[in-house]
Amino acid sequence: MKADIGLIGLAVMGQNLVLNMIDHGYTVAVYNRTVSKVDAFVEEANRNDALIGCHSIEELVEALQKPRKIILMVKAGSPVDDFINQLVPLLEKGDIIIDGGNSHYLDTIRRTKFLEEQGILFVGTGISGGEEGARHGPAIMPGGSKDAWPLIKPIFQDIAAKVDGVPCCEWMGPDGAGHYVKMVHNGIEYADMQLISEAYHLLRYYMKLDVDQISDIFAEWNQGKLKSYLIEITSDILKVKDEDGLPLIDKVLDAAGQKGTGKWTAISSLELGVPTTLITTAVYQRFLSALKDTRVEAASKIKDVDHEEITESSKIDEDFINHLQEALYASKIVAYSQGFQLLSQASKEYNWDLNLGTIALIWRGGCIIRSAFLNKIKEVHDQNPHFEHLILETFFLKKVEMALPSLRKVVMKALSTGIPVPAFAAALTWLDSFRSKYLPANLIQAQRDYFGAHGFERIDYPRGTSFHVNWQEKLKTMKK
Ligand code: NBP
Repeated sequence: MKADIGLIGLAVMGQNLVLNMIDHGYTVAVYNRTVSKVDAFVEEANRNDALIGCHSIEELVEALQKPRKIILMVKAGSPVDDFINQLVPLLEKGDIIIDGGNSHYLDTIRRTKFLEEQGILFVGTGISGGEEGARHGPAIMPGGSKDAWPLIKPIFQDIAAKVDGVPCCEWMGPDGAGHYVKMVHNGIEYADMQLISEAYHLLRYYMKLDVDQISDIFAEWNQGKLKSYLIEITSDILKVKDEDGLPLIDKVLDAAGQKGTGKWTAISSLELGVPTTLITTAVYQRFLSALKDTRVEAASKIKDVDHEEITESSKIDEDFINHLQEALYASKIVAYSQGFQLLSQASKEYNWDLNLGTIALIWRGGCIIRSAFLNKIKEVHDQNPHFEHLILETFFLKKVEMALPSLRKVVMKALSTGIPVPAFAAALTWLDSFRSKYLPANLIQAQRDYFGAHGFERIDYPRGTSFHVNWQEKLKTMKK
């Protein structure tokens, strides 16, 4: 028996993807650096009819049908290059290596070029949805050597999540496109999570609701326009009690971790000049949260307005809760607008020809940011595939117009009570900047010209004409 596909890397993602492929009728050969994990997995899976455990790379390559398809599900970085270098001498032209980890898109661009030069096809694919997604249907974002797509498409679309019968897996584009799309997915995920956590913070510290009440509010929001996986799990999380019967959330240290994809999104946005302020703020806020000891010290030293200690179960102010829901919705639109603008700019920069509608479509299921909201993005894209900015399309424009006063109210309340809402504030200030006909950038241009002779454009001349003034001389002559 030869296997349909091979997989290297039997940690949580790899194991679950293998089981998912077996469930869909595929035979899989597996290998892992620590070989004992192969035997342990094969024994536990108990699927000898469809699972071939291999104790060396050579054995794995030998076990596969041609053209060979091998998924790497290992830690991103040098382990991926190490396995590629071990595989290359054993593979033939037309074989396919697929990197399913969270690799950096620039590494994927480099690896695609290197492998295509050897006649080997390379696919860098984002796989979202964590353990559960890998097991029962992730969102899959493949990109790289296009010739590989027809050969892997049936397996990938079979194992992917489905929404309305549509698989959450489509070809994204050349070289690093798939990993880039997954990276931006994660950047938006950071923003979504930060916004939800700020809403929780306001309900807890400004409204002084107890955790069960807040869980109910999230459950209710999950019935409406905010319906999403992240809102759903937030409600679940808040229901969980520790051994002593108190909310487990209160025992969790408030220092957020990260694995780097949010940071990469922020870096890319800076390089491409796309103001993804909300996403970037969410990344910074994780860094700030991690400074727990310093924050505790600062809390005792920098005194100003302060929300009082929690007093549980005060009455529910429905009005504020509605404003908060609207604020979350408006901010979510800003986060997705920024993310899609980044995708659009990267697509131009790297010649990927990304289809933003398809991206919205495949993010509807399987992945962490799956939500009802993505259907709307797809619809908007169908109506105008060349939209310049999501937020300027009629549907979202109307929604933002309606929700903006609520967002302003929520941010003002938070600022006046000292509750930090950096993501809500970033959404509001981005919106206020974006809809400003005039910004004080004229003064920045004048300052740059004053100290560096950088030149400036004038509003009373056509764009592109540069002027320079010796500001000090002009001042002197004016005084005469
Ligand atoms: P990990 O990211 O923890 O990687 C574990 C695997 O990498 C094991 O097979 C391990 O082999 C192998 N490995 C390591 Br660590 N260092 C190695 C090296 N120097 N040389 C060769 N192999 C090495 O596993 P994961 O959480 O299953 O994630 C796999 C990939 O999928 C990662 O890129 C991750 O970012 C991505 N991803 C993860 C999730 C998630 O929810 N966990 C979601 C989406 C994407 P060993 O057994 O011998 O140590």
